[in-house]
Amino acid sequence: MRYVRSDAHRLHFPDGELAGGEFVRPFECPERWEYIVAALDEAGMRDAVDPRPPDLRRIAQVHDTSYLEFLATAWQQWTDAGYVHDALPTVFPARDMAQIEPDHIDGKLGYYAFALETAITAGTWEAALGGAALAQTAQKLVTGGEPSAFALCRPPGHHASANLYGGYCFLNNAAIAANGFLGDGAERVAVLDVDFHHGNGTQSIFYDRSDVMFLSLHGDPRHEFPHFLGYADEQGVGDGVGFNHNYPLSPGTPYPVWAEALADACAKIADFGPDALVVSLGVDTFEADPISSFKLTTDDFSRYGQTIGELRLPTVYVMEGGYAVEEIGINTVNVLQGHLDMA
Ligand code: OKP
Ligand code: ZN
Repeated sequence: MRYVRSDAHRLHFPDGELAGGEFVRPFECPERWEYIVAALDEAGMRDAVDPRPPDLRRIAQVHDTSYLEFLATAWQQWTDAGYVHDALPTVFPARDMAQIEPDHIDGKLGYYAFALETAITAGTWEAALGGAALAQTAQKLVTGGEPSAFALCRPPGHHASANLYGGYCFLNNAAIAANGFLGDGAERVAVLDVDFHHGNGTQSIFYDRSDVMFLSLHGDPRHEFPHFLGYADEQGVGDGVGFNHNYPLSPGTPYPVWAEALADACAKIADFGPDALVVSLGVDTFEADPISSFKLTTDDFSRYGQTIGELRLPTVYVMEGGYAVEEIGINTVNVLQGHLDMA
């Protein structure tokens, strides 16, 4: 399987992440990328591809132009306001308040953020755009006939909606890949999100559509981030009714229970009969993940890679979460190799 990667990810590494009321070293750190590249190399998966330049016209089919404009200029506006540390919002347009984009950067940050663990830095936009370019390049490889490809995105993307950032995500790389398939002639695309956290951004982007089926296995939002989306009764709206499937699972879920949900999701994908599959691949379902609570072992990642491979669909894997950095590489590689065993 070819994989697409670039060094641009290094440009995004905030000084801290707000967690448990204090600033800690960000869990979403550049070493994650290094460990994955090392494990790919070790496994003999050395077919690395450089990204094509980002296609902003297509990114703007997924994200609002006002949001893209905000991301592209936020750091400049923040420093113009006299601030020197990483940019974080302090105020949000909560219930009953005006949903109007303010002029001041303090207001804009709250208008476009849904969570505040995620800081914006000098290099955030360039890194996020670089990640989106990886997803676009992987999609082009698969549309061009490769059976599968892996986009080594960092920062991740599945929490970003058309006009909201948060949960470490700015541009929705998986949604951008899915939209790319449609733009290049696919009639139906499935997005399967196996990250520990619900892919609220991806769900939101495709919620009213029947050409993209979204399926997510994740920690129950009653207990887990992002807390405000990901319930089982969210089945789509309008044309999209029946094309959104959530599998909220209890904290501590072991592999057999998780795998049962995956089998159900894969059956739904097979019935849907998509032209392509995008997998939001987070390996934070691992038993030793520091911020998650599922109990998957390193071998389980091979098993479920095989289950996904058995679908025998043109597939783009897009990297999402996974914070047990020492094991992130092997767990990721196991999914990809499991897939290749079957596909
Ligand atoms: C991003 B991705 C848990 C706090 C959660 C944010 C998690 C973002 C996850 N106590 N903080 O889906 O891996
Ligand atoms: Zn996650």
